[in-house]
Amino acid sequence: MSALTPRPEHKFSFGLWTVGHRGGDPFGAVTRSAQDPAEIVRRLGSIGAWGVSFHDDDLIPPEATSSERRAIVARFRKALDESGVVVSMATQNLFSHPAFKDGAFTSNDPEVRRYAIAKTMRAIDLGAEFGAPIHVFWGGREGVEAAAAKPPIEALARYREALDFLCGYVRDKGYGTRFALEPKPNEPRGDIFLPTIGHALAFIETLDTPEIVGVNPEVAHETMAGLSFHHGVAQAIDAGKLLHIDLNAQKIGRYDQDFRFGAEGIKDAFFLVQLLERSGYDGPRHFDARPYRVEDTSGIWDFATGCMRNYLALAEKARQFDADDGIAAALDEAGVNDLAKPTVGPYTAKLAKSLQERDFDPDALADRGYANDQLDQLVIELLLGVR
Ligand code: DIG
Ligand code: MN
Ligand code: MN
Repeated sequence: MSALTPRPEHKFSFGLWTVGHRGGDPFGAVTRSAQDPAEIVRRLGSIGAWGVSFHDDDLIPPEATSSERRAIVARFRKALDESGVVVSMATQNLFSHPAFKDGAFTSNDPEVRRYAIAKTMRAIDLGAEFGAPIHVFWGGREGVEAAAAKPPIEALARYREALDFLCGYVRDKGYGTRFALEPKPNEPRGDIFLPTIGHALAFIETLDTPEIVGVNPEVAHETMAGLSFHHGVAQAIDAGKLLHIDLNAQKIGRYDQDFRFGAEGIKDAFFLVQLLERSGYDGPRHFDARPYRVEDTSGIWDFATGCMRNYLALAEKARQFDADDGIAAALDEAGVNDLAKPTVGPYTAKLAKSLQERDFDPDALADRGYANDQLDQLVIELLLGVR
């Protein structure tokens, strides 16, 4: 079995809406037939995936009767049991129905806000029914185009009120579910609230129970904002708030492309995988991506396998990076090992006094080089497979 063969212990997971994406976009109709959720689960299990995730509406059509709901749940559970695939995350669709056109938790209409909370409680129940430990909140419609129509402080207050209420619901039901907020800067709204990992991390600290809330960063979304994705993920890890991650690929300056993981930005993807593997992150390696619109239903599985193979290939490169003596020497020359050492340690008046009395020579400090081109060239050669 090759190092690139996906296995359940790799914890790869896909949303039903990813491999089930029918290829429709704002400018064109669907290009693929609908996929049966139970069949998706079986197929994911057959290619070595560990988990599956869903929006409420992906699994249970909003118009389903309670008996239809029971039948769908039973069929889905049978497929999970037979394939060994687990439900790694659940979420809700608060962005497709026109009722949410002005937002869900932040709609100006309080009745829409109440409906959004009620719909989300049902989605949390559905996730809990399948043992999903994480519930994601992507506020795709929580934003605005006409600034005057959505005073931001009041909008954030309504967002906080909804999340605090839903945290109360999870506690009251004893589910143990944790929430992961998913930032995105724009699209479909002109500006979306909680646009980046940093905004989300700060907002979490204003909630009543921040301890059960973290983030679900997505590669494409931070890239759309022009930010370093792995730096944002590092800050989430540093804060103990990386509960989930949406892996895909994105060219900067484009709409949300949600390409196959590794399809773009291979160097950035390498540093992300290196960070995740080194950090001991033990959550799902979840793909929120979609096959190219030109793919037919067989191409869907090239897409899914490619996501996992690219992750495994980059994890292997990270192992080679750590074992490469030339890179180790270059890291030392760049001072990377010195960055890991404390600068002064905890404050004492004695230490402050001695620092102030030190006679630093900034010109001498400016003399040294940090050999970064040499180091980066070694990374490029590693990734190009010429080392
Ligand atoms: C889009 O990036 C969002 C929705 O697909 C979903 O709510 C969430 C799940 O990871 N990501
Ligand atoms: Mn996206
Ligand atoms: Mn996502």
